[in-house]
Amino acid sequence: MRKRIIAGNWKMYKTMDEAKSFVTEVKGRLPESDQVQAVICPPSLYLSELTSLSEDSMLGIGAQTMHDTDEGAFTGEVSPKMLAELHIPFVILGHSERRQYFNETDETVNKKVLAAFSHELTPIVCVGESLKQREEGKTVETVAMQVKKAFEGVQAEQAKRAIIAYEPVWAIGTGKTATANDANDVCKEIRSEIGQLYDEETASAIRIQYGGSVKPSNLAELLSMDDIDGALVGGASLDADSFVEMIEVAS
Ligand code: G2H
Repeated sequence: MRKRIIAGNWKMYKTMDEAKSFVTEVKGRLPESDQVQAVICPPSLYLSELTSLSEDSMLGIGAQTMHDTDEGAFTGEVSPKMLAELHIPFVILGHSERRQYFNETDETVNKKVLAAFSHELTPIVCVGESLKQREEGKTVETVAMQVKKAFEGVQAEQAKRAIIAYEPVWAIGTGKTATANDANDVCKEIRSEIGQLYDEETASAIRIQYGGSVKPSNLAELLSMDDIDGALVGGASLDADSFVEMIEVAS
């Protein structure tokens, strides 16, 4: 039985005060549940403070990205070693916005995935097709290739702990959600790709989230699907009521 994971990707939103208020409020409102893991991924500047604030609560904290090396002359970057030092358990890697605006590629995502595992961080590996790729019927091919490349050199025992977020690029922040059936079909293909790269045991252990305009009102249907184990949520994770409601739906 895979534990669900609902992760809020805050992107570049919220002031420090807003972020602290959110955590203070939400940590006291999360339902006691062993069915679901609740995570928020704030801007990196807030990671340290929010990690302390969320201590002894059910709320996990994750980073939105990181570099692939421990240290070096990489102005502005945050390293896996630094995240590990703060005991940050999760890191989102290869989000489509990172691929689109910061030149991340399948190769750089793979380096980061390997670096995350070497520091015992759990990567949330994002994959997803563009509208053009979907219209050309290349969804499965695109996503399978992204998964294959991201997991190159990753051991089965590590892959079992990984999380994959399937986020069709055309559904991100647009209000358009893939239908639950369509999303599940692709998540199933991702699981099957993991099965081919590793084995059945790894395929059934790995958790696959759907992402792209998820909100409290469409989450239950998505989670009712066999191969969807959670959600990576942007806009709807910024509001405390809506975030708590999503954790309740998943519980
Ligand atoms: C996709 C998602 C979070 P939103 O980027 O990763 O954002 O829920 O706003 O579409």
